[in-house]
Amino acid sequence: TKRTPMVAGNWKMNGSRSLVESFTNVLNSHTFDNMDVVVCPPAGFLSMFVAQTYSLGAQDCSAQDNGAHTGDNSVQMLKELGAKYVIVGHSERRQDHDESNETVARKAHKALADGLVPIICVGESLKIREAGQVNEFVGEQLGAIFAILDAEQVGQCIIAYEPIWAIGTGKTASPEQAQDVHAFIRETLANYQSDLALNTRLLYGGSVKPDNAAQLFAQPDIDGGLIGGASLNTDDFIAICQAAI
Ligand code: G2H
Repeated sequence: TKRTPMVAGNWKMNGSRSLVESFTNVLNSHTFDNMDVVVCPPAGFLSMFVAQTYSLGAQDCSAQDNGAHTGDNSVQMLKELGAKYVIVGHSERRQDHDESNETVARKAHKALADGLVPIICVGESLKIREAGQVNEFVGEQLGAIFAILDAEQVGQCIIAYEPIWAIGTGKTASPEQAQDVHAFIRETLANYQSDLALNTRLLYGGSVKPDNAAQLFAQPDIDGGLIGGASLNTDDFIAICQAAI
């Protein structure tokens, strides 16, 4: 089985109407064959895009239905704005908004229930890595997902491994370091259900740039990337997409 490569751009809290317009123009003039390209802007920008050759994703969703949850966006709303995907459990949300493993799992569950594909982020801090506890830590993050999602539901998710120490720091995990954890994630999926290992797409995230993308994406268990800083520049983003094919 060959998994379809994916490159997803996470704009984080960046962008403007004019950046949306330039992305719309430049990306729609490219065709991305045999891969999925996703742009995840702040939710308020979603409906300003005209996405023809790529898809849109949100950066977070509520685990609740519509209702009295000031400031949150429901999965239904994000869908109406044009999203097909939603990032859940990004380390910045885990840090800034105290999102627990269980909250992240509930968001993924809600996304699937209401029709968005979750891109679930996992990954360790430098302290955890230096203590030699990467697999235990990532294993726990995955375990919380498995506690709420059955194997069929997990099979519809995309998992992004983002070592926190490599996020926005310019310190990329080496292709070997990234591959090791991706292989561990695939093995953990296999233990949950054997088919999951073969079919689930695993993305690497953390300072992916045009000049390191190809080496990372060439690793056997890395199916693409989740791109932050370099997703804000059309040339860089397209170069990274091309490295995934
Ligand atoms: C990791 C990544 C995208 P950056 O957070 O999610 O950001 O590429 O800027 O490290």
